[in-house]
Amino acid sequence: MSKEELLKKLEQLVIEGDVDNAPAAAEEALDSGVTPWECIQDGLSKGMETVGRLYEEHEYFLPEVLLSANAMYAALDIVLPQLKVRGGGESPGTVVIGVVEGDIHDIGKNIVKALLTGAGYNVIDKGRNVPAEEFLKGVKEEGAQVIAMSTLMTPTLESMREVEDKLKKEGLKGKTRTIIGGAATSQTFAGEIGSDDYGEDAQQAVDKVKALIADITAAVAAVGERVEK
Ligand code: B12
Repeated sequence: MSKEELLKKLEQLVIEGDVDNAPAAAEEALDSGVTPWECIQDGLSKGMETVGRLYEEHEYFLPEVLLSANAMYAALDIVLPQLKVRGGGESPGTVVIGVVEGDIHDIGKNIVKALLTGAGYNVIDKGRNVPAEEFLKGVKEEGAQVIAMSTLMTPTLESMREVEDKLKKEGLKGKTRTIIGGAATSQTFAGEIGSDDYGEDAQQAVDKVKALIADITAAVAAVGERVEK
């Protein structure tokens, strides 16, 4: 089968919610040289986009969407561990990640987590439906430099604002950086709530977290210099 056919097969298995055959198709694609990221982005996620459209058009209902999500997860179980670990040695930083309070959509968050882990970051995963305090605990108790928040739903955008407000109130904004993502979010919304950045997909998440950590390291060093003087 050609690369295009293998990717099309993954896409189709997600649309059909075929939990039984998705893992074997993922293995077949990887064995044929399709990269893990291509499997995710050009196969599985495309299938999920179609599922979203079918749901909006009332052709699919929640049970079908759930089956598709399970098929996607079954394939991701094979694909995610194959994402290459870049670098190695000392961890480049600590990130606390979660889906904000009120939202349970966690497929995208888990892909972001896998890529960050693959890039060597120490990732503290708070799961889904995460209250603001839990994100803050990641900073206060576990030393995270970056908070990464995900949401796919419009009503739960407010939970992101709550995290930002709490960070400001507790004087933690200077010590940490935040990044948001997920279909309901945007660069504009990030600016509106005072988040430091927005990422469109998991690869952007890795690049932008790297920049945020460099930024915070420079800011901490500048404060240190001022104190010494
Ligand atoms: C699968 C799915 C479900 C599954 C979720 C399974 C799971 N474990 O996640 C189930 C069936 C459980 C579900 C339930 C519901 N769903 Co639903 N669901 C979807 C669907 C079809 C696909 C989402 C998905 O997984 N996409 C694939 C992943 C890979 O994409 P992604 O999450 O966007 O992630 C990528 C990027 O966004 C980015 N990213 C993600 N997070 C982050 C974080 C950071 C920091 C960064 C930088 C980047 C980043 O990187 C990822 C990978 O590259 C969407 C439709 C759609 N078009 O999105 C609806 C959708 C999100 N659901 C919706 C709704 C309304 C619901 C329900 C409320 C329905 C109901 N009446 O009960 C419930 C949710 C209950 C709750 N409280 O959360 C609506 C939300 C509408 C809105 N704007 O508010 C959508 C948009 C469907 C629609 N058009 O109406 N759903």
